[in-house]
Amino acid sequence: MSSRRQFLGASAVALGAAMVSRAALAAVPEAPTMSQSATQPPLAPSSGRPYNPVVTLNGWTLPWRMKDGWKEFHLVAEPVLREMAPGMKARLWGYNGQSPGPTIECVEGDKLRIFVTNRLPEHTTIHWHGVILPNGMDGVGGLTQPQIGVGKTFVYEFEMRKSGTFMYHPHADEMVQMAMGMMGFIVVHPKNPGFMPVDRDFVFLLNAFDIDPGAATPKTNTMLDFNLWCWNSRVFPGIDHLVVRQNDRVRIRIGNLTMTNHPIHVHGHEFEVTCTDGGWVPKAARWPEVSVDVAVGQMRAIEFQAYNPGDWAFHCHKAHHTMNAMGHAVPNMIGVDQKPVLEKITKLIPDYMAMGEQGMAEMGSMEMPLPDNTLPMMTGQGPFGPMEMGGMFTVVKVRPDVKAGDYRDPGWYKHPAGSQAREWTGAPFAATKASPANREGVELKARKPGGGHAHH
Ligand SMILES: [Cu+2]
Repeated sequence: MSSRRQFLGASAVALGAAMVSRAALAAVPEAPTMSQSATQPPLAPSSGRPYNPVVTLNGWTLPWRMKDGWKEFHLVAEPVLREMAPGMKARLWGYNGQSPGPTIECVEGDKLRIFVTNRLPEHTTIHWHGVILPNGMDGVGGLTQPQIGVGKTFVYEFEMRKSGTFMYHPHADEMVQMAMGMMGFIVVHPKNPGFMPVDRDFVFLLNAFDIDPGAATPKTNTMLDFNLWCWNSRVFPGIDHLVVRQNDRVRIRIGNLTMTNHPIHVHGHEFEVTCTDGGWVPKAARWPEVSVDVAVGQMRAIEFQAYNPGDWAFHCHKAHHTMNAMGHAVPNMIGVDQKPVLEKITKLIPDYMAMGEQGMAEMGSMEMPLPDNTLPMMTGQGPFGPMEMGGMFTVVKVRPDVKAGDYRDPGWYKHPAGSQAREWTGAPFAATKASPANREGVELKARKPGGGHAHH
């Protein structure tokens, strides 16, 4: 969750210039690095055409320099240490100090020169997903270029012919390098700032890791059974909130570089998909949605008018993706009376704890000892108690009293009197009105010797 102090940590951008000689500096631009995992303030363009910069959730935008009409960026592929949420750090591979790498922002018509230095223990390349460019700049190792060897720097040069939202990732030993966290966003702003304007423009990537509790390095051979479902290599409650002023037009650009699809769901508002990684969606081809399925290797930009104040859940709709690391081999214990077997087990293991008999919600409020460097499966504290979430979950905070360009956490929403669900305190619900199915359950339980809630 973003605090004021975290968010204002703009000074975290450190320049590696000290390591580069004056002569080298003239040729290769600086490679800024990021040491923080909190959302950094949007980077207003210091040169070139004007635009409204994006906010990278728990990330940052890569600074550039102008040289002879070219925008020059420098990406460094390297091992990084990423805090996924307070209490857990992962040893990933990324760019310029973080996974995902920094967002690259530019303007339609810009000429880009991107230096890529390889500080990984193996070769790499970068593919510019969705960008229309000359074939030799496409970054497919072995097909369009030789691999970038360990310690080498390659240069990519191309013109950004169209605006939109794209991604970058290696096209070399892809299974390993993407499973280790190598990816980033590319946002190309329209040449005309009046085209599709929004007040707030958020970007993040969906990514996933398989890290055993107590370990820090992802298992790169995992095909589908990942245990950390992330937005920008963060999991709930480590994903910052999206702070929005009431009635702002909001765009959220979501790219999927996991190995499965994610139906992303926004509460309290309807939205339209206005852009894919193929380009802008014409008005006549849009329809209202409250969930959008983002398939593997796709980008979907959604837009809505934030007219409804409150704290709105914003999450993947696959329930297993809003949980943190867990043992998937847990048997289904719902409705199982564990009491008889428990008495036998307790004789052997005195502090054995039976779980899951009435669902798993009890885990949300439980303080259980965990191995080092992992996160509770269901966690997070809201203003009314445990939120029982993890993974791909955060909150969109819509408030009337937020200033333009202010992304600081306004705290929890204060519900107007009479506008909140409350406990019924009138006449109690009669048990005899239970449905036939429910009655059967009650009778089954009543027949059990020593069963708790006998129905008389
Ligand atoms: Cu998902």
